[in-house]
Amino acid sequence: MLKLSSVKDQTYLVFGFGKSGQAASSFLQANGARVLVWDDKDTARHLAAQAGYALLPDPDHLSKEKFDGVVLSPGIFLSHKIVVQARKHKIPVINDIDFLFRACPKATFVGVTGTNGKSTTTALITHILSQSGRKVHMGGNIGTPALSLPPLEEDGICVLELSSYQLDLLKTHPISVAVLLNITPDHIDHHGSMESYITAKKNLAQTKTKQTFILGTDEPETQELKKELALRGNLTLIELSATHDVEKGIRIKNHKLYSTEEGLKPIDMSPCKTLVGTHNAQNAAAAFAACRALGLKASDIEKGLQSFQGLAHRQQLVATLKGLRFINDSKATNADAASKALAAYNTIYWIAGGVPKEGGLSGLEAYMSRVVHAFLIGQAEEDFAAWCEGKVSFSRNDTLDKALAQAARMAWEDGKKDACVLLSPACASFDQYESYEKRGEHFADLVHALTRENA
Ligand code: UMA
Repeated sequence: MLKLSSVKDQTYLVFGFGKSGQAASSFLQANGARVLVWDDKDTARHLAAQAGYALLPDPDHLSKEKFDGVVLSPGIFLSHKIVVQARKHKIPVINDIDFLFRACPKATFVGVTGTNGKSTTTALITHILSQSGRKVHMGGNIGTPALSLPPLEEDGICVLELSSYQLDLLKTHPISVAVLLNITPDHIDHHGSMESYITAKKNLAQTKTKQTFILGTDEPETQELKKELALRGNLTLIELSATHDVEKGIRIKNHKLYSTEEGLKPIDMSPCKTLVGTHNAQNAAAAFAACRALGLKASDIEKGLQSFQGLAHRQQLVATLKGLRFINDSKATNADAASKALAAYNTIYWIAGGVPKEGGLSGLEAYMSRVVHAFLIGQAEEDFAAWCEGKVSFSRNDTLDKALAQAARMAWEDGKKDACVLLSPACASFDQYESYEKRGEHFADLVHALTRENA
């Protein structure tokens, strides 16, 4: 458990009793603070009471209690009445990441954000560092709440995936290596506007100490940001681009990484089997730059890029069977996310469907020339069938097991080179599964069963 003596005898409201709120409550309690909990859901409040926490008696009148801070879960809007009251009464609204920084004053922090690719990049940096013998921990938005991490000493590195929700509350912080991969519109409902979303992302540069800031500059928003960051004296700016040459940084071209650093050879991404596609080359470039900033040798980083196993449910290669690749991209719960996988492969037997998002498959038209056949499942079947009409050959398969069996059979019969069966649903999973993870695990189980049948 992380230690922080300064919270002893203080009183905190932990607002939100999900993953991060539960970790924050036990951290604060273990460090001698008085903890009150609030969650808008009855079930979560019940869970908190069962765990022995006092509940906030009156969420409409926060001022009745004397709080040293409100610890906010990332998913809660800043316009929530409790947050508004806290600010009105000058109670600091903070998050778990801030406590982590205070509890590990000697550790080195790497912060990774961006609209897309942040989980892969976070995991990749962690993998390369650990392969090179560094003491490293990974947490934040990727899944392990900041306050569930073990204590870190001066030789420890902590790689944090930071969502815009988490960055929104960050003040001056000690992140010495920052990565901002890209910015495209996302989570606008939470932040209120694109401008506020960008402002949250910009908090990554709010450091008084020296910082290496690694910035993808392929969008107008990040190009603007580059101009702003270039004026900051304490920042070393490293640029990544797949579209234009860079003065200082890494150019991604023909699936190779060209660093402007003197004496470095280009890195060929072809042996990096789990980092397929231009977006993954950008993630690799970011990881390369971050690990160089932390003093790793280029050859060690290259080895780490090649041995990375990929993240579960994100274009994860489950198996190759009789020359056919089976790829689990269950995390792609909307069309934009699915477009990344569809852009990365050429001969695709595509499994799509579930609970459709607004807009359905629109935006994916350009990728249909890569799809041999679409196998539709779940609630979206009818809508997606109408969309596929005239664009791509398709069939309605109802469930994943039927779709996978049909896809494998067709692909093997066709015998096309370099083919893959890709689960990239462009839909939420809730009509047939508890979560996208369960859907991905089911896909992997079915592939393993197929492997056994064909052994
Ligand atoms: N709640 C309220 N009132 C509200 C909103 C929520 O009381 O108005 C309560 C809910 O009832 C629930 C709790 O808050 O009990 C949930 O809090 P939360 O949504 O912040 O989620 P956590 O379980 O604490 O998980 C959070 C991150 N979730 C979000 O940012 C939405 C997890 O990222 C993260 O892994 C975890 O902390 C550990 O750090 C997930 C995510 O979806 C993966 N992130 C978004 C994304 O990647 O797009 C940003």
